[in-house]
Amino acid sequence: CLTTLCKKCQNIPQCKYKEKRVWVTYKEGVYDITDFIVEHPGGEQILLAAGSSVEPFWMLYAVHNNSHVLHLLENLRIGNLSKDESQDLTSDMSDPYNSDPLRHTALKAAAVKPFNAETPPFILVEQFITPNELFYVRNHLPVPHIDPETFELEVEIEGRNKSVILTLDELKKLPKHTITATIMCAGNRRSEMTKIKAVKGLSWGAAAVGNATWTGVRLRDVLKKVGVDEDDKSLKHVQFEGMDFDPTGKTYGASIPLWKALDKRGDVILAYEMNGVPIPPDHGFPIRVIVPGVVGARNVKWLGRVIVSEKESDSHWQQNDYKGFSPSTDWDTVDFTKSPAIQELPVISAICKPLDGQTVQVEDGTILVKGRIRRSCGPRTKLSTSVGYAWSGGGQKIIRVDVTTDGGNTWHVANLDHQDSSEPPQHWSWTLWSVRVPIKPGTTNVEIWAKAVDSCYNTQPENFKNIWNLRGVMKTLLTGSTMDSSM
Ligand code: HEM
Ligand code: MTE
Ligand code: MO
Repeated sequence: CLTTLCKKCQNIPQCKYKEKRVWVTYKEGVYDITDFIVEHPGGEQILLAAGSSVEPFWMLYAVHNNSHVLHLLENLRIGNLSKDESQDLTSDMSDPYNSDPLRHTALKAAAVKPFNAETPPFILVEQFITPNELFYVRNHLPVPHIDPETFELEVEIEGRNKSVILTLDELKKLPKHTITATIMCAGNRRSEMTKIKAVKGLSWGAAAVGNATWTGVRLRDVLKKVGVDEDDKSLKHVQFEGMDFDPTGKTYGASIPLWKALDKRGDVILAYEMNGVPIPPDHGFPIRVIVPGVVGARNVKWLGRVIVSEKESDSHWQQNDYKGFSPSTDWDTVDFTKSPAIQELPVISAICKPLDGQTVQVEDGTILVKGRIRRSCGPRTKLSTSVGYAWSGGGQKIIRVDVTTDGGNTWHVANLDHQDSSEPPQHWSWTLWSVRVPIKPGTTNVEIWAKAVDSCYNTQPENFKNIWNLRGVMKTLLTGSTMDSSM
């Protein structure tokens, strides 16, 4: 029936969908999605498929490749296409991900189209610098192919008639600047938060993070070239546009406050090298902005345009994603205009060895250090080592990591094994740590918690319950890792 109104529309007089029903197809099925539009987690984008097949869009957003989505869809079925019709609708769809780069098989994929994958955790804490091939990848769209010979970066001040265009060679002629910085996705450790209560998003483990050296030019120098006046208080944000785009031509985008870009100590760079080689295709070739201390989402890859503006980026990822909310806010009550976009991330730590549920051999007189068993001539206490990383946003440094195996009654101060010497608020890299924790003889099950403290003396909350948020961002609690030790 084309006249029934959905429950939500009856309460919203201005709802624009109440006039007519909207249908889509999937394989041979026809589905009335009218009532579902307002509930769709991906928002009004669903209307792109109105009157046609959802399949080309689902190739882009592989989040739909699960039984939950198909089950949902089944409830909306109103009929079927004849065989000929269904062929017409699906025949000439080419997969936009066909030309994505080849990836290292060790990367653990949370989704394939778009490609999202993390480093195996035990490898992550092996090295202070994460190798390019194993660095986590978080793409929202297909990887764009950019010819470095014809590449041009557009930089402009909105509404001021001021702009410059820079080729890759021109950019490389500006003073070179190298920083070592950790990039972390706001969704890092989402799978642990999900255990408390379901959240929406990719199920990341604890390895959607990595540390690399980045070489490029200071954004500050480029902004000066275009004539940005540091004292012009009306300019507040720098917007970035990637060259990856969705089926409507919309590009990935984000913005940061202008002060961060202009501050010499902000170290924001337009990077063309990652760990000493040209930035790999998955990480933004040929140019990517590195905004150290700030959430991964603002570190725009495949950078094509930089716009200095009075306003933040109006992209989906700046406005309707990557924001935090109260644990009691749900998808019915959430109002994305009420929370600021995440920039600097709070302090975090994670235990990567042993992993949750992993069985560890603790032998008399032997110590497990960084995955290797070493003979010890020391006291005959049973010891084991857990190894992890800790990091804080805003250029803060990790000053301490405390570890407990008895629910917080006694704490062991971890050894900060790898940490660079830069001072806060310019300490952009993570800290790798380890600790030897005594295990009482006869213990078979141990829960290990770690909490990091940063140079502002901020520390991590004790459980997920109190920081739970519907999008599953910023999981900064004490890291719990259960270890079975067989003796
Ligand atoms: C997410 C259902 C069509 C774009 C989702 C999710 C569901 C869903 C259940 C959440 C999945 C999860 O987080 O596990 C549907 C159904 C559709 C449909 C039943 C058709 C009847 C579309 C179309 C587009 C689209 C046509 C794009 C043109 C998205 C995006 C997300 C999403 C971008 C991710 C949002 C996020 O980042 O959380 N959809 N969808 N969807 N959908 Fe759809
Ligand atoms: N830039 C573009 N153009 N497109 C994207 O999808 N993803 C962002 C950010 N920059 C993204 C992007 C997100 S959410 C993160 S966490 C980081 O890139 C991931 O960087 P990496 O893939 O190099 O690890
Ligand atoms: Mo991210």
